[in-house]
Amino acid sequence: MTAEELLLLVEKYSAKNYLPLPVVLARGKGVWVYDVEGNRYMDMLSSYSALNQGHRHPKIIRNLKKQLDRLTLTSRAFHNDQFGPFCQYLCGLAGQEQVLLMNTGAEAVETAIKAARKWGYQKKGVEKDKAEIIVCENNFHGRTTTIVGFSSEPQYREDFGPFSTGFRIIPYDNIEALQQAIFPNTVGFLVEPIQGEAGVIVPKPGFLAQAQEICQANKVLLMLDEIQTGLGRTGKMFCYEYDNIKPDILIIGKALGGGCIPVSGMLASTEIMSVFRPGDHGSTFGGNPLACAIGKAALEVIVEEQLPRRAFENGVYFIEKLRQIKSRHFKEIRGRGLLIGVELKESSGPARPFCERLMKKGILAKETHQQVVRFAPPLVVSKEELDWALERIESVFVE
Ligand code: IF1
Repeated sequence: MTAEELLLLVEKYSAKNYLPLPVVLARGKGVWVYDVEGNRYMDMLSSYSALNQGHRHPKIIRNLKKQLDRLTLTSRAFHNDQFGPFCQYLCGLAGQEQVLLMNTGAEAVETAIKAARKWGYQKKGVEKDKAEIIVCENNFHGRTTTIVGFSSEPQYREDFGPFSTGFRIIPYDNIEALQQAIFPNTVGFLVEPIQGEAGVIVPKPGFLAQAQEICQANKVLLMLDEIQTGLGRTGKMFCYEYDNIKPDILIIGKALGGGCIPVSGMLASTEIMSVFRPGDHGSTFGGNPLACAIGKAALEVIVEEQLPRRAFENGVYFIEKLRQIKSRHFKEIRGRGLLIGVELKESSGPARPFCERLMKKGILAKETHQQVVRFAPPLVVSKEELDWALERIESVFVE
C-alpha cells in the first residue's frame, strides 16, 4: 500500500488523539528509520526516550526471538524462569531492594501512588483516605484519570473529570514551596528529575538533594519518575545521580522495554514494598517472561555499551554545536545528556512547522508544547551521525 492509502485507513479507522507528522514508517535500525517509499530519516525522538538502545538492537532482538520460541506469557498466577533474574539484575543496577513490574509508565506511576498511600496509612499512621502526595506544576506522569487529575495542563484534564483527591501542586524547582506543602498527611513527593513534556526543564543543581533532605526530615517518600530521564538518557544511568541521592521510590519504563514492548517498574526498599500483600495489586502482563527477557537484554545493552557515558559526552558535544548555530529563532537551548530542548522565540511562531521542515531534511523531531523542539536521538547515536543532523538542523533554522 502507498503512504496515501495507509493514511486513508488511519483517517477512517483511528481515533484522532495524535497529530502525527505526515510520514509512514516501515523499517528501523539504530538511529535510522525508513518510510514506505524507502526514504531514510534520523529518529531524533526515540519514541519519547523508549528507544535509548536504538531501533531493533541486535542483542535485544536476538533475546526476543529466543524467548518467543520458549515461553511468552504465564500471568503471575505461576512463576516463570525469566522473572527472578530480571528482578535481581534491575534491583542491583538501581541499588534498590525490590521491584514491582508493570507494563506502561502510567501503570508504574499508579503503582507508586498506591504504595506511598498504603505506606502512609500502615507505617506513618496517616488518617485513612487522607493521604496527600505533592506534585509539580507542568508535570507529566501519564494519561490515566488519576494522573491527569493532578496535571496542570488544561488539555490533559478537559472533560475527563471527576478526578481523585489527595494531590497538592507546587511550582517545580522550588524548595520553599515543597517545605510549605508538607503536612502531617503528606506521604510522598512525586517529581521528574527533569521535566520532559514541560519542555526539558532542568532544575537548579542540588534541587533533588534538598528535596530529599526535606522529605527525610518529614517522613515523606521521595518518588522519582525516571520513565523518560532514566536508563542513560541524561548522561547517567539515572538522572538523580547528578545530585548524589537515591529516591525512596524509583519509577522507570520506556527504554526498559528495549524499544520492543512495554516494560515498567516501581522500585523501593523491602520495607516500603512490604505494604503489598498477595492480591493487593497486579496486572495481566506485568512481569511476563517475554518482558523480562527483553528487559534484561535492554539493561545489559545500556551497561555493556556504556550508553550513559556516551549520552553524556555526545550530549555535551551536541548542545555545544547547537549553541554555535546562529539562528534568529533560538531562544534557549537546554538539556542534559541527549535529552535536549531547543526553545524558539514567540516571534518565530510555533515549533511544528520547523519540525515539518526538519522532516523534509530527513530528521524526525517532535515539538513539545508550542515552542520547544525536543532532540532526543537513541543513545547509540555516533558523533558522525550527530554531525549529519547538525548540518540539516542548521539549514532549517538559519535561512
Ligand atoms: C503521550 C513525553 C508526554 C513520561 C513520564 C510517565 C509517562 C511518560 C516522565 C507515562 C510518557 C510519553 C507519553 C506520550 C508522549 C510522551 C510524553 F513527555 F515523553 F513527551 F506525553 F508528555 N512519566 N511520556 O514522559 O508513560 O504510560 O506513556 O508508558 O501520552 O502522548 P506511558
